[in-house]
Amino acid sequence: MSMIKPEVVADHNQKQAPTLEADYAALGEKLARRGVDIEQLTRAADTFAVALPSWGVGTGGTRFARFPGPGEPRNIFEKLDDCSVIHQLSQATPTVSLHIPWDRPDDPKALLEYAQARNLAFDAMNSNTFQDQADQAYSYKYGSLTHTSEAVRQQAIEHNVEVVELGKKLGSKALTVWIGDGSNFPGQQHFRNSFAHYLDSARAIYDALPDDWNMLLEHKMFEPAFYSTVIQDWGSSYLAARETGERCLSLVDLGHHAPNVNIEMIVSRLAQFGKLGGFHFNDSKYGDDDLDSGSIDPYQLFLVFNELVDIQQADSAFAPFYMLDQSHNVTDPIESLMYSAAEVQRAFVKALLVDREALLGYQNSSDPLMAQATLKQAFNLDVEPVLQMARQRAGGAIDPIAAYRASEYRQSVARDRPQSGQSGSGIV
Ligand code: LRH
Ligand code: MN
Repeated sequence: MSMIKPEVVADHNQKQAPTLEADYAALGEKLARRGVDIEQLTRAADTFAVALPSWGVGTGGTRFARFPGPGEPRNIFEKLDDCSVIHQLSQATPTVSLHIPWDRPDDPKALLEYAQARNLAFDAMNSNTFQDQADQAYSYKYGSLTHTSEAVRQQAIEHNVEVVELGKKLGSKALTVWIGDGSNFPGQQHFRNSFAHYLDSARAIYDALPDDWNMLLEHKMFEPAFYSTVIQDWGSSYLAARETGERCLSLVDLGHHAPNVNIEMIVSRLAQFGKLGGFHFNDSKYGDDDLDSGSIDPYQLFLVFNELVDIQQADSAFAPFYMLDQSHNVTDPIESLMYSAAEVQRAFVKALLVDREALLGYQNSSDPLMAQATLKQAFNLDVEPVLQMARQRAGGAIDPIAAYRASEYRQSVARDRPQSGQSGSGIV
């Protein structure tokens, strides 16, 4: 099932095709002079996939306010409709990552069938012990998996196990655990005791994991805690993953680091010790801004993929979970997610163009200028024709934003989905 009429996409592509053909041929010649086969590059581009955050198709907000847009999805089914539009046009987002309880279905089987009918599958599941639910016995105000009370920790462990059980019914293969546990004041939390509680809780969850699943630990420097966070950095995440189990790995959310931290080196370190399990792609200038991937620092995104491609060429089994994790406060979430998926795919394709043999030569001969220039030679190349051709050949849109706007999908869902009206605040 296609949410946008195939003829709308075909009509759009037909208009764009002559320009694409010309640009593709020109780029093909340029790449051939570098000994690169553009057809091989386009096939590689087509293999790239990044998961969509179910919570990303609704308008996001901040603690100050949220300004819902027209046609907000009101339930998981409408979220999947919007996700299927993104995949139909971008052909790069075949999976959706759910957040529980925000997306808890009454009938998991019906939800799975609904997704499959829209060419979607389910990616890593996200648990949530950073908010209190109405029917909850104990509050997570002072923590969840690391709370000083065993009863609270047990409640949080059981929630994660419930999320795994649901994920099994939906065909997911991973659980992402991000907790906001931490402190706002020096002295409020015992660092070693809270980390020990985390390790015990993580092991209890890990023991409930199917043998073919991964558990992904997501670190974050601050927020909602503003003095210390139990899993604050990659070091804490690595130690916890190592102590928890072989299939327990670290997940890197790009926005969860202090400004100017060298994230690509963290990626390299975690991979070198077999503990790099996944990514939440977004961009930021200050804090965990959750802005569109590549919108602030596309070179950093490229440098991250430069490390990932280098690792993949050394270990073909290396296959981390890729997901977008963004908050769309002022744009149409569908447009931002399509554009961001293309930006992440672009960084991957450019990283494939790095002449790694030459780079190693310049590194080994201590020639920093030519080493940097070798990276820039790949980054500075406009690979848009490759991304467009990969989309067109896969049945997507040459220009997803233009095709989406031509489809008037947003206007049609705005008619079908009467607004709840209240704006409120908060990320979702
Ligand atoms: C925490 C986070 C986490 C999600 C949440 C929506 O900041 O990145 O990955 O659970 O955003
Ligand atoms: Mn995240």
